[in-house]
Amino acid sequence: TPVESAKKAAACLAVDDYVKDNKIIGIGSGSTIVYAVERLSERVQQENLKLVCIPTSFQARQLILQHNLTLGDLETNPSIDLAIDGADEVDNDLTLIKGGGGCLTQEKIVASCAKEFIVICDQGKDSMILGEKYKKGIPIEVIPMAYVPIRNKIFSRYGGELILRMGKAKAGPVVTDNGNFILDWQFPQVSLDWDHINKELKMIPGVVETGLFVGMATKVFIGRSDGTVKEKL
Ligand code: DER
Repeated sequence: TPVESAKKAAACLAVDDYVKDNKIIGIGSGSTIVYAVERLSERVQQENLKLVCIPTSFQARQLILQHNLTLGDLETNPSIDLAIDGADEVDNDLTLIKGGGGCLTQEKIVASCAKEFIVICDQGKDSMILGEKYKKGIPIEVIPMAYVPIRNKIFSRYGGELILRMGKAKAGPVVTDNGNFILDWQFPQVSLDWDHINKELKMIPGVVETGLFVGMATKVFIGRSDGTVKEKL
């Protein structure tokens, strides 16, 4: 489909431009990253590259193992050369919404340990301001026992709507790889000071992480359905 070819174009260009031998690579989560792992695996075979891949979720871990890539962790590799990951939306300041796949916490940790953080996505994620295209809200990972007071605090301070993310193939709320719940915060569509809001959200007791990645992306590759790729930096 056009979207899949757009994702693949962005993923392949990012891997071909940035991945070099003897690097520690953070592997993101979601569907776009699958194309990057496939391209990575191809290059490792063809060029006999020595890479260590750090996962950001159970899904990423499985991808690394299934593609016979070397699995690493932050305990042995706390400093990463390059993290590659998808996003749910990118604005013109390269602020990201992530967490559509529920993996935001380990993704942000791994991205924060990387010298360079490259984002790959299709043009459906490319916005002027956050909220233009991604309507499900900003994912916020919370400690399960606190989701109601946290929901009340965010609502009374900022408004919008906070929705506890429910499982589809599982009864009850989604439980993240870290054993937590996710509140999706549909915020009022105004261009807000995301750096300030992210910091305030993180201060609420029980909030583990937010899907606001502010000032973290080095570069964003936006794939288009004709196979061309736009760099947003
Ligand atoms: O959950 C996440 O943060 C994923 O990286 C998501 O933002 C991108 O997933 P996609 O590549 O399937 O759109």
